Amino acid sequence: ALSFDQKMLDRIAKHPCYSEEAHHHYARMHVAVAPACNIQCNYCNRKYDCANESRPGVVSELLTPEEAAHKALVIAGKIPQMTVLGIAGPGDPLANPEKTFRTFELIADKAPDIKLCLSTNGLMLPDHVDKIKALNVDHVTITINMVDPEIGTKIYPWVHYRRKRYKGLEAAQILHERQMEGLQALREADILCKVNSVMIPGINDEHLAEVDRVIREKGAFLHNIMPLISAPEHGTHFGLTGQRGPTPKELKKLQDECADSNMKMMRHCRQCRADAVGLLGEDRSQEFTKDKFMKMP
Ligand code: CLF
Ligand code: SF4
Repeated sequence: ALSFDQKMLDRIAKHPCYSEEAHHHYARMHVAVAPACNIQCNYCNRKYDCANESRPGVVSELLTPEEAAHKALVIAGKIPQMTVLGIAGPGDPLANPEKTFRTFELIADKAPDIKLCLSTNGLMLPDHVDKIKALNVDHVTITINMVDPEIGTKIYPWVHYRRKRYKGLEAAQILHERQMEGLQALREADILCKVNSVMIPGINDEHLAEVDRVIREKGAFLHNIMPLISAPEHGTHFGLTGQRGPTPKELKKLQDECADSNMKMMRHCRQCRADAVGLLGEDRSQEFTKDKFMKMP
């Protein structure tokens, strides 16, 4: 019988984000089907892709689920190393559940070998874990930037939850509770969970070791600490207030501090766009713009 670890390795062996080794050989594609978002992050400008799993300042081409499924099948036929289909924006996939799940259904139906992957801010995750499991989505990323709502107030000005807008501490508390509940539900459903954290100097940099400890204890498989990218021209709150991102040295120091545990630390993230195509670090999205892929058989 395979050991637990071997089984786990098999589950991630062809996922370029979950396995550092795999990212040299296997590719992922994103389809941008999810425009709406239900929270505001201070490092995000809604004109651009969701900055929880994207390089800020990039605009992706929005697709319908049918267009996205066509695109995915075309690309899977052309790029043999294509193993993963991810939905990561341009807003929050679970703020657009019909579009997100319809896209997964269409692709799973025609290309069952493609692994499905989802990235979310976590606010609506507890409501959808059963559906995620039923669709055989084995990889879910939650962006968790704090486990202390006081710190959350400096990152999230508001959340929109069950038809109501919350601000300040209450907003951060709701988001925190929902993220923890979602993480727990993923563990119970045996779905692999990666946590993304955006490192924001002076705001959550000293707190992320605690985030790492808590998410590890709650069963996250992988932690990806990403640097805040903040430029005034991106028009985000942090960009306009002069909030800087960490230096590469500061980022590495924090990753090293968190890495002395069993949980793996992701260090090869490339902060992809919501319509990225190819190996990590390679951007072939322009080969598969809508005007091009719609004409491909
Ligand atoms: Fe995409 Fe994200 Fe899935 Fe990967 S990206 S939804 S887990 S298939 Fe990967 Fe890109 Fe980093 Fe994301 S390198 S931004 S971690
Ligand atoms: Fe922007 Fe993503 Fe945050 Fe929504 S969850 S505000 S799209 S970074």
